[in-house]
Amino acid sequence: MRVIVDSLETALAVPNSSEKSNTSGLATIAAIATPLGRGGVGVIRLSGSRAYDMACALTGKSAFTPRMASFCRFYQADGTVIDEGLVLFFKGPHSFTGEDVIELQGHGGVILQNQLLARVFELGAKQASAGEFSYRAFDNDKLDLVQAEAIADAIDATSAAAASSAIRSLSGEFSQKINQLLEQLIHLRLHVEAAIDFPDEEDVDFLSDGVIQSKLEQTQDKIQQVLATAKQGQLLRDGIHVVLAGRPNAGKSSLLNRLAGQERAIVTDVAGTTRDTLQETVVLNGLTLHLTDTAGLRETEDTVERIGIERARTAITQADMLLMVYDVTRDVEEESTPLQLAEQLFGELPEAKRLLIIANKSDLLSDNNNREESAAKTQAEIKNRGYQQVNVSCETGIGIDDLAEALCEKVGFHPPENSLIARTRHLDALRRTAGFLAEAHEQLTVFEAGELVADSLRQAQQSLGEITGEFSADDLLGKIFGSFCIGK
Ligand SMILES: Nc1nc2c(ncn2[C@@H]2O[C@H](COP(=O)(O)OP(=O)(O)OP(=O)(O)O)[C@@H](O)[C@H]2O)c(=O)[nH]1
Ligand SMILES: [Mg+2]
Repeated sequence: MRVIVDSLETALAVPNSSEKSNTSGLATIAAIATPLGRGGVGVIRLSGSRAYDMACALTGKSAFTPRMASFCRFYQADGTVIDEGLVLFFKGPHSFTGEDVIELQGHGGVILQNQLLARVFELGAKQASAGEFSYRAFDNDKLDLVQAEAIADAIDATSAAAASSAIRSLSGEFSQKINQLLEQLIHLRLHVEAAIDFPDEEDVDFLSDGVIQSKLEQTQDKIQQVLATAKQGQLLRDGIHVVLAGRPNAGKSSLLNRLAGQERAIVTDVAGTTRDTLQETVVLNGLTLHLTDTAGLRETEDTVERIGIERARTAITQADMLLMVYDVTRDVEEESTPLQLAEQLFGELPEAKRLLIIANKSDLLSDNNNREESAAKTQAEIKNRGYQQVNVSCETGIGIDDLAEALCEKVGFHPPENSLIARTRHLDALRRTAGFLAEAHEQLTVFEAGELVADSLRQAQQSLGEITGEFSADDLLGKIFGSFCIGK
């Protein structure tokens, strides 16, 4: 069996569809790596085979020691000084990109940095495009795709939890999980291929003896675990789009302000105060919410308000989560319920997982026992139908913590301590992998069709390999690296 497995190992070695190019023949690239503006230090980064010579020409020095900072002056071609600062030299392959890398640390002024960059271009460097440094690192096997994406995610993180998860992914924790799964899958494929190719060998596991089935089921369990981690990671990274909608004067803008912790939107007692949609990003219990406040929904002759309401309707259709805010003292009349109000406002009752009902102005209830009683009844009815209502007061802040909790619960956000950042792309690939494994399971247990099991497993391996970039179409790489910032 060992001999068979060894010979198959070579046969099953994953071909790399995006054959990595060797970057040694590429142009030397340069870009400003720090945000352009006023700052103590600004860094220009160069990568490529001519980076070292360019640093020598720029500074008049004849040599730099790798990983040692050298204080230098940076000169124009005519000998005038542009700036002074440090030169750091990282000799390839021991550098971020795997090529020779030079970092010029000058002063962080817009003019100085641009002059320095222009001089580097004059010496022959080419402007780096977005993500080109990371792409070269990927191409030279310094990083896999998950790690390269984690760099961009760490830079773009909107919460502390998202940033630390991205750094964990960058260190390779997520890639390791995927690679373990890949190994498990390759092992499984070996057994299946062996069972197909050598059916008469005495010591070969046959398709029907239960060993393959149990290995397959273990792999399926593992995929589900990784998928659960990745789902949390994707929520951490992307957050959710939440739209505040309801009748005029319900307190939508007051809620936005309460959640944002500042007077972001105009609040007045005039119905129809908010006209245009207004966006604000807040982090609540670690979950990033991209909030949109909208114009109150009602029939109106006012042209401006009508356009605002159209925009509100567009936002409503695009929302991951709708917070229907209503005024407990007014919006729901006798004999009607918040769910009926939702139906009226949105044309149909949104799915329970997309709707959270916010009963606002609950501070006005406490002095009226009848109203309190009917509010409790309403609450029970909503729950019976699988929906959820949170009572809040944007005036006093009562219930806002419950709202945060209910939202996290609704989207299933409960990241583990050591969460890992993930993208929709990763979730898609994991789901496809799980789908192919389910297919393989059916072929094995229902049809005992070895060839088809093998084919489904091959496809499962291929989709899983897309995550770290083992399999990746060039257009996908272009899309991923193109979204990075210049200088990364
Ligand atoms: N007592 C009380 N008043 C509130 C509460 N929330 C909002 N209000 C008041 O209700 C009025 C309307 O609030 P807004 O936040 O402007 O309501 P809106 O839903 O954004 O209204 P439009 O922009 O017109 O659609 C203001 O006078 C607020 O001060 C609350 O919880 N309790
Ligand atoms: Mg408003």
